[in-house]
Amino acid sequence: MPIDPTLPYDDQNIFAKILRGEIPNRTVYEDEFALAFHDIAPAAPVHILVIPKGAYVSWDDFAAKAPDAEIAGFVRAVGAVARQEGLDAPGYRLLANHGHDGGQEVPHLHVHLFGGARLGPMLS
Ligand code: IU
Repeated sequence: MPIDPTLPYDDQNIFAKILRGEIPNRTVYEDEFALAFHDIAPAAPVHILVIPKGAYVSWDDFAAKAPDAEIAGFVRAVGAVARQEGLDAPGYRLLANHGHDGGQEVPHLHVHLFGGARLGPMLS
C-alpha cells in the first residue's frame, strides 16, 4: 500500500526498526550517514536499499529538511556502496520512489541500487 508522504515521520516503520537493530537485515555497508542492506524481495541480481540514518519520510522530506552535511554524506554513501559492490564499472541504476504515485511503500527514505545485469528500460 503506497504511503502518504506528507504524514509526519513514523518511528515504528520497518526501516526505523532496522536502523535501531530491532529487526535483522543483511547489511552490506554502514557509515555515519547511511545503512545499506539487501532488499528482501530482489528485483535484480543485485538489489540493495540505501537509507539515511536520519528520520526522513521521503526524498522530498530529505531534500527540504536535511542539513547539507547529511545530504552530502548520504549521496557519497550511495556511491560508496555501488563501488564496494563492484558496480561502478559495469554500471547500475538508482531509484527512489516518492509517495503514492511513485509507489513508495516504506515511509523512510530509501534509494534502490540495482545491478548485476544489463537492466531493462524500467523496473517497477
Ligand atoms: P518502495 O520504494 O517503498 O516501494 O520499496 C520498498 C522496498 O523495501 C521493497 O523493494 C521491499 O522488497 C523492501 N523491503 C525490505 O527489503 N525489507 C522489508 O522488511 C520490507 C520491505 I516490509
